[in-house]
This record gives sequence, C-alpha cells and structure tokens, in this order.
Amino acid sequence: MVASVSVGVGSLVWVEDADEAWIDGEVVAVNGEDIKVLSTSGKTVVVKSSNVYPKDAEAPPCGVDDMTKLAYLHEPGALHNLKSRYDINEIYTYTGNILIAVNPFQKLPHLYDSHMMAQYKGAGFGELSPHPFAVADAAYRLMMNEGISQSILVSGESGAGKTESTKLLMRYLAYMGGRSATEGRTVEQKVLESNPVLEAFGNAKTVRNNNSSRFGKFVELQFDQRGRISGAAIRTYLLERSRVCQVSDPERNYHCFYMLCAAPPEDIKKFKLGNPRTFHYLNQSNCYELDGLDESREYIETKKAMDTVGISSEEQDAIFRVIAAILHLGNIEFTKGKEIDSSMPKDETSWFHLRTAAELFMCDVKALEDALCKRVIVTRDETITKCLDPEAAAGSRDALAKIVYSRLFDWLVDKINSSIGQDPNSKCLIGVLDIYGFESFKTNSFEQFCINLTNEKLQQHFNQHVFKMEQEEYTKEEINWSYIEFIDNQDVLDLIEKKPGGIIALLDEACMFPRSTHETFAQKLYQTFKNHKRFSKPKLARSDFTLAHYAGDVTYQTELFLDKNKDYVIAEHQALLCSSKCSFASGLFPPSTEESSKQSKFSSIGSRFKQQLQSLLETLSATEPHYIRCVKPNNLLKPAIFENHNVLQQLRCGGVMEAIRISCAGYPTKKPFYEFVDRFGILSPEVLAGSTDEVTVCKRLLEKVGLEGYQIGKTKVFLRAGQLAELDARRTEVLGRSASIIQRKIRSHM
Ligand code: AD9
Ligand code: MG
Repeated sequence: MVASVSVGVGSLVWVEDADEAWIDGEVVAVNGEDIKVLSTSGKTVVVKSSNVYPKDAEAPPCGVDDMTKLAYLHEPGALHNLKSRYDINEIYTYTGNILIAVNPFQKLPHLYDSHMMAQYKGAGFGELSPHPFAVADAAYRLMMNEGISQSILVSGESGAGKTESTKLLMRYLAYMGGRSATEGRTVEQKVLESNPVLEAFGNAKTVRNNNSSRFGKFVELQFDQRGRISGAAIRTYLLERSRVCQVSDPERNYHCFYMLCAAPPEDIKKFKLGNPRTFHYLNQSNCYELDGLDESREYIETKKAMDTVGISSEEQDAIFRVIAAILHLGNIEFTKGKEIDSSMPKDETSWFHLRTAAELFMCDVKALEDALCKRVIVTRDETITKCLDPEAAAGSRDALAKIVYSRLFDWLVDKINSSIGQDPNSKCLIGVLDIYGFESFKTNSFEQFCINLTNEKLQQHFNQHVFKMEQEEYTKEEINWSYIEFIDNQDVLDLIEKKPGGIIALLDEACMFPRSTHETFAQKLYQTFKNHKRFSKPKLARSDFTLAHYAGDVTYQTELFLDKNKDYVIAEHQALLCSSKCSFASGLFPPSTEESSKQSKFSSIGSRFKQQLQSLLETLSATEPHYIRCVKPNNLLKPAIFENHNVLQQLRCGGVMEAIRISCAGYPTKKPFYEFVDRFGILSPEVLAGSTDEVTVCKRLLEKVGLEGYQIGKTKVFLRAGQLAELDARRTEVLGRSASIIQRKIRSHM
C-alpha cells in the first residue's frame, strides 16, 4: 500500500482496529514514532506512525464512483468509499474499468428497468453511474466497433450476486442485440429463459445463499454483422452431484424436487408423490420452504420456461417422471437377504418405492432390484454374480440417483443449446462467465479443490490481463514506469496441474491403482511436495494437505478424493436404463460403442475438469475481458449491513486492491499516435498544419492542451486516469461549436 505520510496534531487519519478493520480519527499527540489518535467513535489509541494513513478531509461524504478518483489510495480509503456508497444504496463502484458490485440483499427495481437500459445505451463508459449495463454496453460497442470478441467475467464468493449480475448483463445484451417483435425474438428469449430452467435443476438453498448455483456456467452469445444475437452456446461446469442424495441441515436439495412435490394434483397422482417430508432425499434436512417462494407457482413457471427454450411437453413429462423416480429410489431401504452378505428391500414400503421407481423409469422391477443389489463380475474364464450387503446396496442406489440426475442436467443443457442454435458464421461473441468463487470451509473436499483450481486459473488470467499486459506494454513502449509487484500464482497452478507429477496426475494414478487408499495418496503427496513452498502437511494430520492459494491457505481432507475423482457408470446401471421403454431415460444412457468403451477404461473428473478449464481459458484469451467483482457485505444475507473485515477479505482475494493501485498509478488510456491525432487534432488544427511527424504532432497537441503527467511511448500516447474524459469533453465542445457554425451557414443559404 501507499507509504504513510507524516502527520501532525490535528491531521485526520485512519488507524487499524480489531473490530472495525479501520477507524478514522484525529491525531491529538505525536511522540516520535507513536501517534495518539482520538477516533470519531470516542476511542483513544496509540499507534506507530507507519500504521497511520491519511484521511482525505475533502472527500465527498457520499463517496466517489471510481476508486481511482480517490485522493489517497489505500485500503481504508477504498473500504470507506464502498461503505459510504453502500449506505445510500449506491451498490456499484468502478475501479478503472473493473466494476465492484456489493450485494444489496433487497430489491432495487428502479435500477434495472427498461428506462435504465435505454439510458445506458451508447452512453460513454464512466459517464453515468457505475452499472452492469454500462459494462455490457462497453463490451457490445467494443465488439461492434473493433470487431473483437468480448468476455465479461463475474466473480465473487457464494451469495455475492454473480448470478443476478449475469442475468442483468444478459438482459442488457438481449436488449441491444434483440430484434423487433415482428421479426420474432426467439433466440434472445430462449437465451434468457434458459436461466430459470437451469436454476430449477442446478440451484439449491445452501447456508450461504438461498439460490446457490451448484454448477459453473459460461454463456457465449453470438452476434451477426449487424450486431444482432444470432446464436448462443451454454457451457456448464461440474454440477455438484452429491447433493442429490445427501443434504445437510438447513440446506435443501435442488429446487426441482420441491416444485414437483407442489405440482397440480394430476401430476402428483401420476408420479405417486406427496409431502416432501416423506422422501429420504429431502428429509435429511429440516428445511423445505423458502421465504417468499411459492413452489406450485415455480413449477408452472419452470414448465413455461421449458416451453420457451424448446422442451416439448412429452419431454417435460419424462423429465419430471425421472425426477420423481429419483425420489422414490431414495426411499428404498435394504435389509439382509437370504444368502450371506446379500440384501433386499427392507419392507413393504421399500418394495412399493422400488416398484414405483421401476414404473417411472419404465424398466423392469426385477432388473432394477438386481442393479441395486448385485454386481456381475466378468473374469477371463467366467461370469460371477456377487451380492451386495445392505450398505453397499444403499451406496449403489445413491450412485444410480446421482448419475441419472447429472445425465439429466447435461441433457437439459444440450437441449437448450440445440434449440437456441449456433451461428456458424458469427465472428463476434460476448461470453459471460458465472462461476463459483474461492471456497475455504471447515472441511474441504474434492469439490473445493476443483473450485479453487478454477479460481487460481481465473486469477492468473486477471493478473495477466491487468498486471502483466499493462507492465509489458509499458516496457515495450519504453515509458517511465515504476513496477508494481503482484503475486504470481503460476507455481500453485504447476503444483496442481503439471503433467506428470502434479496433484491431479498423482490422484489419477492413485485411482487407477486398485490398492491405493486416500492414505497412500496423501503419503505420495507428502513425499513429492515436501519442499514445495505452496504445499504443506498440517501437523498431526494423517491424510490432509494444505495449499497456499492466492487467496489464502486451504486445508483439504483427502478421504473422498479418490471416489469423487472416478468417473464411471456402474455397468448394471447403464444396462438397466439403456433398456428403459422410455426413450428419454434410455437416451440418457446410450449404449457405449466399442471405441468409446476402450477409451473410457479410466476417466477422471479432475482431468476432465482441467481440460474444460483449459479450453475455457483459451476461449477467454481470444477475447477482450471485462471484470465484475461481486462482494457479499454480510453473512446474514440481510440489507444494510456492511461488515468491514468480511469485505476487505473479499477485495484482497479478488485482486481488487492491486487493481486499484495499478489503474491509478498507471496509464489507463493508450492511443496509437495516428488515432490520437485523428481524434484530437481538431483541438488545435494549426499544429496539424505545421508537421507531418505524428510524434511531434502528438507532443505539441498535448502541450497546447496543457495536460500533465502523460507519457509518449514508441507508438502510443499514454494518458492518466481522467485525461481522456477531459480531452473528449473539449472535443465535444469544439465539435458542437463547428456544428452550429455549419448549421448557421446552411440556414443562411436557405
Ligand atoms: V453462488 O456462488 O451461485 O452460491 P451468487 O450467484 O454469487 O452465489 P446470487 O446472484 O444468487 O449469488 O445472489 C444471492 C442473492 O442475493 C440473490 O438471490 C438475491 O436475493 C440477492 N441479490 C444479489 N444481487 C442482487 C441485486 N443486484 N439486487 C437485489 C440481489 N438483490
Ligand atoms: Mg450463482
């Protein structure tokens, strides 16, 4: 941060505070290095002068809309600015061209109505209040003017507002790239309506967010040459499967289950459903209802959205039938069978659910029972049928529920994609990324490991963009620039991803080797990375490991790593559903071809995810990125509460503090000489007349205009924050003047 400046008695300052993070006050005494401060709240503290930061007495009480406009740029100043704005419901703030969005946890409808969209259309970036519409508008115009694809990356922790922001962006882009009603607005309507469909099946209440996305999403909007949406593709990442059969209190399973239990009576009867409290997959938690949510209405709305995205009513029927089957499946309990170590449905209730599940899956009851309770082992010489004990049968049941649900989710995504359609001729796209933020819990498993890998990758992308590119350009242009340090995270990425030898590679190896356990896997990690500075073994732990991520240390529990990494369908489950008389259900489990079965001998979730991320990053690197950093102001999910420590932690994790420094210290505007002359020559036409050398013209122009602090590089002019706006304002003024002269001339000739 900025080095503290000398302060005297009477100076206004910020000092660190255990409760509030930073408090402001006035210096009442200076004794060498010790500074005595009387805080506004009446506390007297003595601190070292190096921990005292000046407070801007002139700062507007309502804050500034761009952090780079702050007179003093330091952590307390930035935090205070966000808080002052949040207090008056100004939830958006820029940091250069990064948008910081603080979740209001209350409806602010005036902020997002169509009147607002109309205002942002074509307005210069920074001209109006900070807003996701402004970011979307900037991306759209850059795409149209420069012909470069764009991406908007929305990040933040769970409940910070990523999905809501993403929806606003998509709504604005649909508004800009939409067609008139007479032309048929099908593409953008389908794109927008894909949200409620995916949320019904991929979102759930968690302790962090009542509508938490349990998958990552990248929506690619394709545009034709006239800037109209001509196609779209949705890619999803890592749906959380375990939730289907395991819910901890007070969370919920996926929304669709509760909606279905509140369906109209004819559907309830058809699917033999009832109170959600009667289903094992739902009643492990005591939470069934969500405030302000009417499940029966949600059911109707979801089906309406499914209509719009092109899912036929037969398909909808099949989808909900399969969802109902999963609920019944969960209610089958097992007891010991007649043979040793075998199992069978426990009682008449379990038999009823088994029959119902089979009926809804449209498969044979006996075949379903066998698929749950038995395994066929094929050796070179013979085929043996092995019975599963009750515990293993329950495991088999849960595995079936999870694989069916995840295939169903993938089917929805594929269906939406094919219904929207791709535009093969589109040259310009805008991608919008809504993906899980950094996670660090009490226990962290394989999911957190993958999620945090995602965040490391995106952080690197952010670093590369904001920091490396910036600095490389300054170096290339040979302009004077004092380097700002930032933490590079390539070493963590290597630790995780390197092939061979990285953690994912070692995990895959462990999964292929039949005798390995999570303990042998952990031992292997300890051995391999004992000297790696990003890796450590917690004291006393036998199989945990800690990674030093860019956003902090996370300790992972390896217990379920091997299981969760293995990506396979139990052959009996595959065969069972493949033979279903319901074409939808059997379609989810196409028979494996010779070729693919050879390939899929071993497939790992970790490696596949790594590849998906790789390809996402490749797509992103071909675009001009824009960033929205969402911030969750409190963990109570309530309006008007701004917890300083909490917010600071998020600003640090998202690299916002570093970004603030760089956009301020650097030169946010870079214009090639010819563009600069083209655009601003009008400010001083006599300079243009005098010389043909662009560099000289630029220098003279800038001198004439009287700006200071800019730099002349080898091919470009570098302007400080705010200078472009100043030049543009003057240009508009001159243009306005000459336009009125011309008008007068025309009029005088009429
Ligand atoms: V998660 O990683 O998917 O668990 P998100 O997506 O970051 O998370 P989400 O967008 O779902 O969070 O926002 C959480 C809740 O905050 C929403 O359900 C709203 O109740 C609330 N929210 C977020 N943004 C806004 C907003 N701009 N206006 C009003 C908002 N409420
Ligand atoms: Mg979300």
